[in-house]
Amino acid sequence: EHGWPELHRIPRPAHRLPLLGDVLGANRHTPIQDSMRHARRLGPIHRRRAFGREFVFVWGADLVADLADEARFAKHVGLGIANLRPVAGDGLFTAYNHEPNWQLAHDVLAPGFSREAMAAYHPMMLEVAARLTGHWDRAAAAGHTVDVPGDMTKLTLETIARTGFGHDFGSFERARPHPFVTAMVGTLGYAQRLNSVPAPAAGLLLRRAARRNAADIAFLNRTVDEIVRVRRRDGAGDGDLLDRMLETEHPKTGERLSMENVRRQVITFLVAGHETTSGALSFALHHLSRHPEAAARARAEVDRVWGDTASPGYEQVAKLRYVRRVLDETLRLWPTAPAFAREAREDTVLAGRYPMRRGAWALVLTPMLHRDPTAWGENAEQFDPDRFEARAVRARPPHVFKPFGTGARACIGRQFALHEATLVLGLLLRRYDLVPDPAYRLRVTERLTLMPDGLRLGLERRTSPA
Ligand code: MNH
Repeated sequence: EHGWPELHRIPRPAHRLPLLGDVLGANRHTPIQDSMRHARRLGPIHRRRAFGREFVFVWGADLVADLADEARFAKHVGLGIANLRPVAGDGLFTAYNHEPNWQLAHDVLAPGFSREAMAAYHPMMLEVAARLTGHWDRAAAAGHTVDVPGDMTKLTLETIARTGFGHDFGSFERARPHPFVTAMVGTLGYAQRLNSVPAPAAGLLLRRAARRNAADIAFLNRTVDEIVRVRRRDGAGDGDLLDRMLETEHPKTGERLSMENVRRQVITFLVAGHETTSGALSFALHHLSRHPEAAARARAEVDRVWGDTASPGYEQVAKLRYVRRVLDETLRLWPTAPAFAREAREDTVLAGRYPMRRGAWALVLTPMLHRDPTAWGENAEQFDPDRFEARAVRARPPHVFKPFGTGARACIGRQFALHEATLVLGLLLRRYDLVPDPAYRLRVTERLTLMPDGLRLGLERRTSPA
């Protein structure tokens, strides 16, 4: 049933617990970091057993490069992602490859991420960033530290809500996270938890959590239904994502998304469109606060490229090459969507060594791929943005850097996320000196995505521009 005829060739832990096998997360709160520990011991391809099933994990650069072959492999919707189906249904992220709504929604929504579309979002991104700096200016003046992941989540949620859906959650006017965020974090945590409970027992063990989850999903649905209702009443989204979802016909077939599918897409984009970018910005600020030389280089670049213009233009963001390298290096060490799964389209042999039957699949552990010494060298644990200098990138084999997944089902929001994050890092570096708490040790929390836990920074307002 696992579809790996020569399973015995794939290393596994020496000792197995009689009942639970090698349980996917010994600690259900940190399954990815647990998997990284196993991966270091067991090597670039290995397996673990849980609830009577075998799971194959892959992170070796040559193996992942083979899995990236779109002719033989495709996205597999399993584990955590399949657990999100009750929330996101056949929305873009959770759709099965064969579901017709994937291609339809992909074709209808892809132009929403074109250059022209991005240029139109840019001024709105600036407005949201100004709300963040307003909030941080007050903290800096009062000598308070700031809650970095909390504030980055406010920023990225407001950005996707505003640019995609013309909606304002008022996050910066609230002391606590918006209930949409609380419900989202609940459903992501629940989906992750389902992986560490055998399916037949889940109903019993998680009865209370399941009720809570149903309430969270109902809240998410109500929130997006209201956003859609307002748009249908008032119109005028200027061709944003929601307009596309509601009005755009498929260029060839003339088909449109159904109302139920629109609901799934709105939830998908509100969640996928902010949670991972928030983590990326938070990790980046952590690294910058701990690497003053990198922060100084990044800041010098911002000062040079942007001068003292109050509002950097769309074109001026991509010119921040070093800031972008800081982001790439951040996503290398802690890719905030830390795994993706690939399945065989037909019977095949992985990397010439491991036969797979059609439908067999493996989980790619991105943080380990990004630390494979054969691709990244022996100092792969160290933060060094110069790894992303053009010359160094050309010297590496392809498919060793996959923070946005791979192939047809790779991230549709990649340019959106990179533009937003580069813009915001530029604005923050220019405005503040980041003061780390010397006692802070990076802890990574997991809810399918990764986020630095409890990260607070002090801020000193720089005297220069705007
Ligand atoms: Mn995003 C798919 C990572 C930002 C919307 N995203 C993926 C995948 C990864 C990923 C990895 C592929 C998962 C898989 O193979 O199962 N995404 C990220 C990261 C960031 C990010 C690390 C930020 C940093 N993503 C965004 C933003 C949006 C978005 C911003 C929307 C505005 N992502 C998506 C959607 C998909 C996706 C939608 C599913 C695409 C598809 O399957 O067609």
